[in-house]
Amino acid sequence: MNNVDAILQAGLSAVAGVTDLIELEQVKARYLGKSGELTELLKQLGKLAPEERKAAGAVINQAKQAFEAAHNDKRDALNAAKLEAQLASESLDVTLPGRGAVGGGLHPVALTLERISGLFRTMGFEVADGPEIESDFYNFQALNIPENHPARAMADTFYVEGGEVLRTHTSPIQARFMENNQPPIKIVAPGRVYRVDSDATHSPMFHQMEGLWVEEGVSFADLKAVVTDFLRRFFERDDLQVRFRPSFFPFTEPSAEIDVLGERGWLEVGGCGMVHPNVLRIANIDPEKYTGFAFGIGLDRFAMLRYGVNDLRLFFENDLNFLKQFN
Ligand code: 2NM
Repeated sequence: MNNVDAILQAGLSAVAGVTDLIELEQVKARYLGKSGELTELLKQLGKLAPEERKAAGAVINQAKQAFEAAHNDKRDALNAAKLEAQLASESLDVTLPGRGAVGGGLHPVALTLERISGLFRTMGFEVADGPEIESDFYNFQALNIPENHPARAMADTFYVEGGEVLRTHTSPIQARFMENNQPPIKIVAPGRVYRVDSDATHSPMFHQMEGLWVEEGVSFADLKAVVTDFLRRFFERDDLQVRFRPSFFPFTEPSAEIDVLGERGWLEVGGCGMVHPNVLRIANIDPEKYTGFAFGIGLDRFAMLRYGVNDLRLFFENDLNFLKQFN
């Protein structure tokens, strides 16, 4: 019994010296485990004379309680320290500045569409739209495109079940608009169009913008003025040379291709013409009273020219490193 105090002092200093909970439990086992040092003392009580047992038992139990109290305090302190450390490591400084939002942006073709729509709005044109899945009537018949015209071939047109088509141009928007409105009509019709075609310069889906002005007295001179003015403003060159080269479309007569003079010579940028009398008649507009002009341009082509993009496919891959450049 003489060494109870020595064992307790050793135990207390062992408890004081531990730095984590695992170590603390090992120390506890050393003193209070099955064959711990204090436990062994209790086992030996039986060897004492009966009259000595009570006092010795009390001394050992006191030591045991003192050890347990020290152990519990240490355990609480280690738990508290562990919680503190966790709180410190997980704490958020809500006063730090935010990460900042990554700005999205419009697609270059959308930017081009907006820019061109804006230019035409300043010239008094309204923006019209219509369905991308069209009937044969609005995509072809109403535009004076005959039954046997090559544009109707399966090889060029996406046919949808039920005889409808993916519109091959935005002209059906204008055919619908003419049917529902009497002149003066002054609209641009931008949108997606579809053709069976795919290589470096053709995508099966691309973007067109067509313009239409129907009113009494509208002439080819008006067509040349509007288109030339638009092109000079789009390319930001007051002296841009524009050329109208005779051509053929079923829906216009006369018809012309539109060329601009660039650094590498004449470049075709669209087509145009005076709306064919048949097209006006089908839409219930009197071709004896009204005349109109129409034109069509490729928005993807205009976006390529404006931004110096040399491969059409870049517009449709949606590579963020490409698109970010237009923010
Ligand atoms: C072009 C070229 C020439 C055109 C014609 C019409 C409509 F509906 F009025 F008949 N819209 N667009 C037209 C005329 C389109 O694109 C190259």
